[in-house]
Amino acid sequence: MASGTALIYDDEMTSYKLLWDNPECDIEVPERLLSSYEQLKRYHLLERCVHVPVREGTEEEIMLVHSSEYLEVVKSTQTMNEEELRRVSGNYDAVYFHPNTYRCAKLAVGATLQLVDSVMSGKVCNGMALVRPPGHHSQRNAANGFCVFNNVAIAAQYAKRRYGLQRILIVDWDVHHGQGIQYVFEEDPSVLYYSWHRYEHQQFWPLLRESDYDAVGQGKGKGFNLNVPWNKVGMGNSDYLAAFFHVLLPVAFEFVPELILVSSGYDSGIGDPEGQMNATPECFAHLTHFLMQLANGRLCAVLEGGYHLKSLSESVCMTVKTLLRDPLPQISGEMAPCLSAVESIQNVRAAHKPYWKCLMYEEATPLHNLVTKSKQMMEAELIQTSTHPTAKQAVGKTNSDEAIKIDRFLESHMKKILFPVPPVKTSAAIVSKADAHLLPISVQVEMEMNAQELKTLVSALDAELVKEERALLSLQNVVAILDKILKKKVCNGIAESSLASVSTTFALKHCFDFGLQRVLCIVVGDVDLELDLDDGKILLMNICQKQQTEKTNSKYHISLNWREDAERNNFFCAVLGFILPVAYSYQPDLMIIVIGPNRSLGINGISLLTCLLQGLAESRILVVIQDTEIKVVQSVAKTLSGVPAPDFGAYAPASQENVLEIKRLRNQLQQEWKMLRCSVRDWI
Ligand code: X5A
Ligand code: ZN
Repeated sequence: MASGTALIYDDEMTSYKLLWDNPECDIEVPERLLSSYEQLKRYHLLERCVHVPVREGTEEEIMLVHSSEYLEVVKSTQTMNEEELRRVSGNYDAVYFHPNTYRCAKLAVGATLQLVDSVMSGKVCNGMALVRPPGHHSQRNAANGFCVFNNVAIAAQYAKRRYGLQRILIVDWDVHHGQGIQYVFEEDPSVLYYSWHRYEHQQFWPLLRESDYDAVGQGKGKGFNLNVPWNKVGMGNSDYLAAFFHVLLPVAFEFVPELILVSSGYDSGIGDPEGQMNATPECFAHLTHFLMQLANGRLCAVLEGGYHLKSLSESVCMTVKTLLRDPLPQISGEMAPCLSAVESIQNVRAAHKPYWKCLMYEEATPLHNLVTKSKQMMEAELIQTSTHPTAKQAVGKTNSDEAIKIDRFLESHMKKILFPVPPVKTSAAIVSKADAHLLPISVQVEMEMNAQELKTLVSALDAELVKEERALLSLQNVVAILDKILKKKVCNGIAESSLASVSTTFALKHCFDFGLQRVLCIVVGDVDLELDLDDGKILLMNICQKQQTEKTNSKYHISLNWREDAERNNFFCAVLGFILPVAYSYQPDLMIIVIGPNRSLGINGISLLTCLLQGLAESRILVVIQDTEIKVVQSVAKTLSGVPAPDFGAYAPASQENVLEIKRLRNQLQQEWKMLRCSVRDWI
């Protein structure tokens, strides 16, 4: 299993620039690469990456996507004077050529292919290529939107040819629609293209009808083109996450990609003059983290846009840091997608209902008439319900004052969210020390806490408990690990306990005594916790087989009942459509996952759930396991120490009954947990 992160960069790609006055193109500057690279150095991320040299893409490789006529045109710009360069540039939309453009464009292609080779050969697990010029707008016969050769589209064709891949996922989180990529793969079911983009009902560049949600692909490729058009500016962390939970991730887990290419543009981040969006740098850490759970972690991020230098470089760093498997910073801002975002999400889901089993039970109504019919009404509602700091209206080009304000904001924001990572990530305490050698070597195996220390701690919090020998014994492991997590000596840990309910209840007390505000507690199997759930300090989610009749779900106590045979089918629907949105809405400081008997979730399910939750609470997770099945401990230990989630096997669709149950829960609780929203119909 490959580990390691590649970084591909060469400063030769800074050797071209705009030579004349052109306000549309003057934001695409060499400093974009330089400042990103410098920031990687400052954060000491660069030295942790595997450096792979760039090369030129060959003509043959470029012609995987482009025509030879177009290649010749680009080639001819090498020897042109300024007047000729201006003339050729004028033949395309939002493009400038420089005598070095051709050379750099070949390096950008080659850098991208070097990255694909590094990942596919197993030299590294993932990586990033910092390239100029960007690629996603360029087309078979045309440069477009600063793009000359379509780096990512070429990479996908190359990976199919060279490695025989059958399913590649392209995630384009740049704020512009990568129409060039869409055109190349429109009829190709082996490449799933996902893009969100500023659209504003076709009023935003590139002003194309085919950027809307109803462009789903053509012919055999129907269903393999996913467009999420943003019809307002000001979209932020919660809107992006909602699009991931409710559109991209369910489809991607069903698609089961073998490789992920990210058209990694950061003009969708805060402060960008083009995008006018609000996502903060750590949002890109979370997006990256989710994608790392697919395709066995094989992910190649390739730079596209990003024009606010500080925002760009911080976001690049958050991406690389996440690829390196550092714990993620908590995502900031209120977790509630805005009405306009939810409307777009609902539209894409409806448009893709015929093609994806995960969307099979969606309401079929296409929404375009809703958009026009009641736009005013929704706008009024939006003003009432919007929790976003910035009004969602176009504000025109960001002036330099505004840009400097964002610089200052980012400076202090990054200081707030970045935290030192403990040298040992995972700690484990297991009942049978003889099993210790079965855990990954990166996991530190603990001795339980010494008896006197434990007694002092327990008696301070629970005078009765300290008298019970058996209870006390079951606590030893749990308290020893929890203590390390709370003191930030380790990031996460696993403890076996003979009485999970007793030790978890005590662990929670210990957490609040320590000063934590919110603990998310997920119980898999039958473990009864006697907890007071009114004050919101604990959010308890039960995944169990038995129907809990007397308990109806409430804000802080949610039961998901599913039978064992329904595990695989239910998993993605419940986890992506419910558990994660609720967890992100809650924003816990710590998570406790309790694994008891009579589980309806298998080892792979438990591991993948643990993987997906690691974006929360700075990855602080305590797993309490009540049985000695070493396989479970082993698998969870692997997950916690950063091994990509195990293969889930072929996709099985959820039954209608299960989907409707999740939907009902979503409707019941979306007022409280706003990340659940994926339809404006249920907007309350
Ligand atoms: C790669 C990229 C944007 C072109 C904008 C033209 N291109 N108005 O972000
Ligand atoms: Zn862009």
